[in-house]
Amino acid sequence: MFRKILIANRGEIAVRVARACRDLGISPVAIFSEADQTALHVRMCDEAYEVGEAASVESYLRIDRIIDAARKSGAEAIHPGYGFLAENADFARAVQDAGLTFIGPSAEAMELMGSKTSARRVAIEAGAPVVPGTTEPLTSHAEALEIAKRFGYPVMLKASAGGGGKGMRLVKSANEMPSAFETAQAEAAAAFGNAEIYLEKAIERPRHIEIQIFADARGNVVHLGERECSIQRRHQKVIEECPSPLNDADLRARMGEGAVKIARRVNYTGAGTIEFLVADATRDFYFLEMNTRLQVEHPVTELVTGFDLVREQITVAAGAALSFTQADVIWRGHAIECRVYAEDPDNNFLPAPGKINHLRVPAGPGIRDDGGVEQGAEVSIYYDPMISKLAAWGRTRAEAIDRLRRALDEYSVGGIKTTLPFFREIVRDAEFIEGRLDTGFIERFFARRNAEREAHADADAAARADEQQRRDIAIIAAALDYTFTGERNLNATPQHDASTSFQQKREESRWRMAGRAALHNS
Ligand code: MV4
Repeated sequence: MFRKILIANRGEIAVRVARACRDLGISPVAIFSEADQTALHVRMCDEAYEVGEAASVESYLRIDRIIDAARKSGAEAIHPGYGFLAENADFARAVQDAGLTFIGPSAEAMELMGSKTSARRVAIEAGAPVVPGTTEPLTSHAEALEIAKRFGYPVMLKASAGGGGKGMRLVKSANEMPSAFETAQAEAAAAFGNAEIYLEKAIERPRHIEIQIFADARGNVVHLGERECSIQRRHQKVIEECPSPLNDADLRARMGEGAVKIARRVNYTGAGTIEFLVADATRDFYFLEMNTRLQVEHPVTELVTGFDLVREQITVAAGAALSFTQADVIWRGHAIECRVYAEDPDNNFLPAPGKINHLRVPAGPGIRDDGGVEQGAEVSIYYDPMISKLAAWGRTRAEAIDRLRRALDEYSVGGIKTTLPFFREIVRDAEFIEGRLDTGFIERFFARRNAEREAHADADAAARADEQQRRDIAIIAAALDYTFTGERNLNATPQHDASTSFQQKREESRWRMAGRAALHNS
């Protein structure tokens, strides 16, 4: 087993990996940028090495400096976390060339699954269902038109080097093709330095359901079931759950089998995720892409299966066999995770950096919070502004939602805007509670919410008009009262008991009302 592991990341995932290291008696080593000198992940580790300026290209993406830090520390392995260099085959190779262990798959497996067209070829060869489409790059819009005619519209143009929705174009009919082809190519070139695009039949309003797989270097490959990730905003996951409300044991077994076949085909090792698009009505599923890393949403799988995926990544990378077989994987209960961000949900989810001057993290039955910040910390503009991943487990989905709702209400962050209020609404949303999740969920949620807010605004305006009318009537009544009875009251003999002074106050207040009435009429 390793004695020291360098964690080539920051924030909550660096903290998560450091915890797994501690469990295994391994000493965690941090890297940090100039902006992260006092960050939580640094203080959770035994040693820390500065790797450059705040901008990640100058620090967390500097392969040379990271390997240098690993050498200096005497770490035997590097855990990349997710994001940054986690799916960079050049990094995996450089780590290996430095005589260190990369905690993840081989550079070759990463490359095969990194290109979308190459990954589609792998999946087809493995015998897994793939979205109908091409595996060779398109050469002209004329060729795209011909192929689209075969599959039928709508189709999608995608960048071979892409992923996560960048450089993607929906084409609804032939007349849209020429301009869509040009734009998709230009976008692909600009975003990835590679203009190669290919075509897929569009699956309408699909679910995004992914399978967690795990493989050791001895030929054992298992799947840990699915995660439902359909709730996304601008291709960013917002809420993830395990299991999917759509899946039953049969669909899980079939998707799992497909995922395992794909992983075997590339001699995959470690943790990986196979993404599928699922047609809600038919439950047909299609391979979409593979993520060759530990994913943000791995806690929901851990809560339901009971395995520690990071611990398993480390032991497998050290050459051990998987600690469990497929038969040992038992799914118990339901888990849901919210990605809590320093973003303003009332202002188009604009990043809301700043100092966290108060932080109370929820706890209690079934609650797990994977955080990367603490009270007093600064959420900087340089990195992903995630504060934590809040996950709830329950015996049933309903119980998980009850606990998540309670935890979201308990969660308190002061000093910066967060997405907590947005999640508090979602966990009370009827469609969410019913599990009607597909990739159109967020759009429908906002449409419903805005309609509701408008209805509320109308009701408020009506109530205000009503209140104004009642005031006007009161003023008129007071003015009339003063006009007809005021003189008599003023001429009344003063008496010095309590009731008289009350009477005098009333007179004064009538004077004031008369004055207000005059003002009101002017
Ligand atoms: C699709 C699709 C429909 N048909 N491909 C979006 C991000 C990238 N991972 C793939 N994406 C999609 N690919 C075909 N052939 C619909 C989407 C899609 C989507 C997928 C998953 C989660 C949210 C989404 C939101 C819009 C579009």
